[in-house]
Amino acid sequence: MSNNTSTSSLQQTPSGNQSPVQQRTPPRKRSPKDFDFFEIIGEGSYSTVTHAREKSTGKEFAIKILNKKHIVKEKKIKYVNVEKSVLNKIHHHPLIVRLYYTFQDSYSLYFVLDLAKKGDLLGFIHKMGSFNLKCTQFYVAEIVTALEYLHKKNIIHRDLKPENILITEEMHIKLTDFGTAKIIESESDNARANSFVGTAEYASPELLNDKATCKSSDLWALGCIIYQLLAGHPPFKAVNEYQTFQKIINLEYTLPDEIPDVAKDLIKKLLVEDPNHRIGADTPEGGGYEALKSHPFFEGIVWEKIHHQTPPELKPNPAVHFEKSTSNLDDEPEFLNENNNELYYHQGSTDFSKTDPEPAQDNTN
Ligand code: MP6
Repeated sequence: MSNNTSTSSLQQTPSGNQSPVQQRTPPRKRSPKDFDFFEIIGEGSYSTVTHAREKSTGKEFAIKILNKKHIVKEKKIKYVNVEKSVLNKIHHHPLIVRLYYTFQDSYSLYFVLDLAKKGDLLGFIHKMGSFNLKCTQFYVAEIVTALEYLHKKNIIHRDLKPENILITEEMHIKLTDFGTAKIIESESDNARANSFVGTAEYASPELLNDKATCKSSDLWALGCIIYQLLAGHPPFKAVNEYQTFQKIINLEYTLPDEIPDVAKDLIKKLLVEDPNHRIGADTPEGGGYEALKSHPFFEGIVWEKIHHQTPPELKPNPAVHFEKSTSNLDDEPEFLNENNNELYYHQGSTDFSKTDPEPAQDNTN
């Protein structure tokens, strides 16, 4: 891990590319001219992520491009600043997307980030249908490692979902999308008052009931992800968002037989209404990350340097019917299963209501 404690991590040279001279002189500000831009690899509500290569080094990156006019018009300046400060608060964690440089021209803001060549975890869920216990264990352990780090730094992600968990060439995770994250400034700040709602399927009861989020809301989403990896679909899923919310606040979910008992036990301890009682919560009842990491679900996991370990080969849960979708063009609500003609209900997640109630106040520099 780097011990560079410079306040402007934005201007650091990517590691592996530092001569002693470069370490002393601050690297010059980059500009779009320093990069070759290739295809679009992801699109968010207010940004486009493109594959790019730095001309001088040949190093590949993902560059997030935000249209300034659009951000100002939609009053999203606050979110852009939050994302930048969160990314700057994270000093090179191997399981979290790193921000290398930011710069701008008259039209756009540019964030130069780690490239995750294999796309996102949702893509793998769609491709595989589900994950077996061993794979689920490994990837959940990496997610927990990243979350523990974030929470230690008083950052709540607030939109944890498979789309925001990227996969590198080496098949490790890189957590991303901090545009809706929150930095807890004080204890009282940890409590209430928030209008943001992430993605319907992963929203926690406290968010829906009290419009409140806490670190433990990320643990609720974690429970939903464990369930989804093993079952192939999230626990709270309905025909529309309203009904999804109803299910969440009524804690209306079933644990299918396809989910192994040890995972069922962990899911039950995460999908608990009271955030203080979720396993892993920073309370006497939650037991902190120690309690979460020592749950039998993680038996066999070596937590130290998990990012240096060889990930298990991806295999689907053998108990789940193989329901492979032939298309990602999901304007069709359902697909016929190739093997036994069972129906596969496509699970697209829908973002909603990222409305900012506060007026935009400052610019992004
Ligand atoms: C993505 N964000 O490589 C990506 C990324 C890569 C692929 C697909 C989606 C990617 C990032 C990213 C940094 N590096 C990446 N999607 C995000 C979650 C949304 C949907 C918001 C655009 C960070 C994005 C930034 C929000 C902070 C990919 C690579 N190969 N094939 C697909």
